[in-house]
Amino acid sequence: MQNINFGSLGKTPTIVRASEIAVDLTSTPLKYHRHGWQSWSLAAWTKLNPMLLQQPAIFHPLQVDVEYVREKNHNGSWFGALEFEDGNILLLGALALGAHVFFAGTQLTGRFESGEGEWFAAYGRENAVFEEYAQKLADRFGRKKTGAAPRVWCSWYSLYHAIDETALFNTFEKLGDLPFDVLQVDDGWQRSIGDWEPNAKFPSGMDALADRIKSTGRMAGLWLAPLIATRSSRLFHKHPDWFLRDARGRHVSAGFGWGQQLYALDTTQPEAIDWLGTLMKQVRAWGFDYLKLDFLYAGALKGIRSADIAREAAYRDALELMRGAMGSDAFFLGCGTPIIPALGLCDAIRIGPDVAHQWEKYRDAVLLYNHTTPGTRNAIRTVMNRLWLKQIIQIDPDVVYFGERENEMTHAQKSLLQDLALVCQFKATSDLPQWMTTAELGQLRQFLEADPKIEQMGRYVFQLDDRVVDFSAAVELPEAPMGMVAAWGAFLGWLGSLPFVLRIINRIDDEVLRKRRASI
Ligand code: 9PG
Repeated sequence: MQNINFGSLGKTPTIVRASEIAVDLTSTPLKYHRHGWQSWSLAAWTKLNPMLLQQPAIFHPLQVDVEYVREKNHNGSWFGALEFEDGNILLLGALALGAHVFFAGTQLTGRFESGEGEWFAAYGRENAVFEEYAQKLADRFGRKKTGAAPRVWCSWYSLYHAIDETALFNTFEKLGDLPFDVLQVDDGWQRSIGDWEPNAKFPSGMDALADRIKSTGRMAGLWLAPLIATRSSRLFHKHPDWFLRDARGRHVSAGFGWGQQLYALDTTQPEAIDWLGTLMKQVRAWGFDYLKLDFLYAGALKGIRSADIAREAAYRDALELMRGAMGSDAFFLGCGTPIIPALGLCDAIRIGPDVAHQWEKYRDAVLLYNHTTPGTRNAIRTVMNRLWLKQIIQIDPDVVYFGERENEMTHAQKSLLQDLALVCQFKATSDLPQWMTTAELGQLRQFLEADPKIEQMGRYVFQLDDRVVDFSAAVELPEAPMGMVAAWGAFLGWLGSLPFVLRIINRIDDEVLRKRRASI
């Protein structure tokens, strides 16, 4: 274990090569910055009392880094930071993949999962320190275009998986001349998770879908989750040997979704590599130039791979392979992606959990202590703590809402989310024009055309032209549950990890969706 002298640290970073590193603290910090592994994982400044384990455990592979989820000390992926009484922060962060940082009372330590690499340590004003870290990361991993991203209409947050070509064609037409650059088809077009061909709801085929979008003068976008498959897919059935296994030979869980267990593609398996490259080329050949590749974390799970490569290195290789196959002219949005390995390869990355037409669910926030699940407050919180990435890559905070219909949020909550998108300079919505009033459509247009001057006033306070927007209240973490609430939460967490319960919940959700859909 190598040591860095805390007293010697300043704003100019200290760079040290080591497999393990420690900074011994000489004063007690006030807060710890916990950085979650992938897009949906929590990133937040937390108090120093212990953090509870989020529930249900069945979702851990798709919400956190399972390798560290049971760790008692505060910890985070690639870097950790501490805030001190003088208002300065100490940041210890890796400049290479496969690293984790731990905070244990008097020490901030870092460890590579295999081999060694460079560590960055600096002490100073928060923004200056994060800026230095971002620059160093970009020097190692590459830098992408920053600033305003393409403006996207995405099908997910209104129609969810209840899309079909008639509903989409109708929506594309009703979007008229609203200034969107991309119309993106989300989950619901595919035969199954693993079988990336159009299902019966898309009888005209994928070329026709892309053509229809392009005929409106916009770029065609498509969602797919190329690194996972469900057991019921043809892909998994035909090639069980392409999927990641643990040391005992069992398939590794990539979480639970679509009412089923998810499995992770071994992206080092030669035939799987060919398949992945062909898939990317196929999607481009259909005419889609904006690819939202989702559930990507599956490529970085721990397991026995065909080639003996460290998990995050294997993941970055997979991203490189997909990028190479899709071509440098495609727009690659990484979602559910481990953050640092995506730098330099994705054009944009989702940096927070999904939004939802609800602000927050008591069940998730308080009982299950889960800040990763879809919900607008969860999205705002984590995005606010990852804005430092904006100087090296485009950052996607997820969509915003304008419509009153089928939306439980207050006007203030929706505006806060819209302002978050303005701060990120990434604008997207799923609102259906057929559900919107003329006034709402006007607001949407104004939002898409806006380009306010952004100035940061405080950690979570921004000035947008002459308006001051304070996100602080949304970022607060709820108190850890105690007593009966904690007991009820633990029971719910257990219940929520039973596949048959999740299947029932799925069925109820489908019914709700069917009703929403019927009203278009
Ligand atoms: C399609 C969706 C949308 C969305 C993605 C992703 O942690 N979770 O339980 C969880 C569930 C769904 C999810 C993300 C996380 O959504 O982020 O934009 O494309 O898939 O199925």
